[in-house]
Amino acid sequence: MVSRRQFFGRGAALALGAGLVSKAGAASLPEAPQMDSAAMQPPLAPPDGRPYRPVATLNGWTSPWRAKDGWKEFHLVAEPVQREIAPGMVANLWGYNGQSPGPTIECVEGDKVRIFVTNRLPEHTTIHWHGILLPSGMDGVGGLTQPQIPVGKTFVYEFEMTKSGTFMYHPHADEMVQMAMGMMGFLVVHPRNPKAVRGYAEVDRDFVFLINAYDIEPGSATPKINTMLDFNLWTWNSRAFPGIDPLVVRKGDRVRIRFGNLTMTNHPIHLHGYDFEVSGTDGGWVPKTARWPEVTTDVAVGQMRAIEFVANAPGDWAFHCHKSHHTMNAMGHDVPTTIGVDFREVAKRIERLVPGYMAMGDRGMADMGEMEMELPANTLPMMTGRGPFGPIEMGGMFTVVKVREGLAANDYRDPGWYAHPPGTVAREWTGEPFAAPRATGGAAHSPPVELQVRKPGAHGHH
Ligand SMILES: [Cu+2]
Repeated sequence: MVSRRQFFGRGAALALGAGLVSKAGAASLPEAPQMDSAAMQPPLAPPDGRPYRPVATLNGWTSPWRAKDGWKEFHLVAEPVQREIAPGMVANLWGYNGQSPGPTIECVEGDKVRIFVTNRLPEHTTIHWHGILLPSGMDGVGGLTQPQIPVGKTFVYEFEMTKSGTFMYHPHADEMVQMAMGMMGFLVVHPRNPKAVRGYAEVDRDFVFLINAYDIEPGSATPKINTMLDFNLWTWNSRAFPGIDPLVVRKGDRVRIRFGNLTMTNHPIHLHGYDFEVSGTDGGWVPKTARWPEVTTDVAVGQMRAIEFVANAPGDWAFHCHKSHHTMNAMGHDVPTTIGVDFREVAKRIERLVPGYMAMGDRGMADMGEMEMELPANTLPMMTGRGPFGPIEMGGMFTVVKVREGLAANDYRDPGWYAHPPGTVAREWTGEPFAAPRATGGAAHSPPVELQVRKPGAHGHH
């Protein structure tokens, strides 16, 4: 929960209501709330009587704010943080207020927002408010629209939220380093008058996360910031499966999931069990007439997408990036493909020299999900996570949308695995057997391929 310099705890904010000003903050800076846990915190109900459905930040939290003279005041502290990527691995990142990503900022269209940014990094920084329409001098581009915030200093950003939507914040100073180190956060602006906003629909659950990636050598904890493409940890909100929260949904709920991409490559985000529509981007809400159904939507670098569906099918539905290397953790690279190689004899010989030697990869890589290999300290197995039927063989950008009947409106707790109705699970055929010897693989055994090419025009038309 909120710790160290406690601003006002969620409970206190709810109990005391609008306009609460902490003692220390009354005359000066609002205190900066801190989070020391990577567990998802309950959505922060608006304390000021302008109701909206607060978003649920996967493995994250929403920053409380203070009302002062008609402004909403937030305080972000840019600083080195420790982030648990998944149980078994902690990374040294940079972030805000104790975590990477920083806290989600939520406000309402028309709000005047004042954001204090204190720099506790070892180098200067800025914050750019991605997608927000604001005065040029508030845009946060170091050198272009403001001097960078020096180490130890606090800058103030002030602007009005002129439209609702899905946005993010990140540095525009030494970006390659600062984003590779995890500096980013989500920013949601709720409509003031939802019915008047074209393309906007109210939902029952509204999830948010940022797509990020790190290159952290197994056994170490700090990202290699010069990596351009070959990252080895593919994360959502700086978490890798099985560390990513499930998206828990009540059957019948209208659901929105919003995500933004701050990696160096695109991510085709795929949901099982449903078709959905892209209902918004960081440019605004998409009118109904401009949408089409999808089950995968690609989110390019620097883009955000909001997708919506009605959760009418109960179950445990996989939700993941469709690039198969992005659903793996570290060690997924520099491993030769050995499918079809018969290791048995050579493994026996190596075993004599190296007790416990394991050959792998000769029948595909699925064994990795179950293999008990010794790992360097502070890294994650390549594919991991156990389901009710065995190893899930996934890592990285993978989690589960869990749709259940009869949950309470605000219940985001993991309900466990889905209890499938009898007769609805794929099962072994127990009728007449069909001989299916395991494939031996290997091109050497295949008959030569005869190519028959019919050139256009050679035989006229059919
Ligand atoms: Cu991906």
